Amino acid sequence: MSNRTFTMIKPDATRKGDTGAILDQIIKAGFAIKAMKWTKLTKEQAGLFYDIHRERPFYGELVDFMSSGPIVAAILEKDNAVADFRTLIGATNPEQAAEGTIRKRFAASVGENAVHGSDSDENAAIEGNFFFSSLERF
Ligand code: 3AN
Repeated sequence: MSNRTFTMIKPDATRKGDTGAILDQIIKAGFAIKAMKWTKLTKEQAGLFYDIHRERPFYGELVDFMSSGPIVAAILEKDNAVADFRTLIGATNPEQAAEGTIRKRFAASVGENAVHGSDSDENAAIEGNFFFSSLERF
């Protein structure tokens, strides 16, 4: 089991000014930040990041949204990081997310759902490598 996961704070949350509150909740839940950057994806970069969803009906909408404003990308460390972070953020659809989860607190809809969390150790490594070089992680 890996002890790292990857997250993005999405454009809806950075736009609303929720970045600090979300990072606070992540850190207080016991995740250590191993790499972090504030950046903005081009459509091409967002399309590549979400390539796995290329055939899904919401792919175009997802790429437009994820390139619509700044994001925060980060690699996080904790025992059981992937599963524990998915629990912390809650269900993809905020209406179904548990009380107190990040998506319940900060997300408006299934499309604009405030945060991304890797769904497996393998994808956590791929997604972390997408954003960070070996010189940028500690
Ligand atoms: P999660 O982010 O919880 O792993 P996925 O992998 O099913 O969820 O979906 C990836 C991203 O695609 C979601 N974070 C969300 O932004 C977007 N998405 C998922 N389902 C929909 C949908 N029905 N309509 C619009 N966007 C969606």
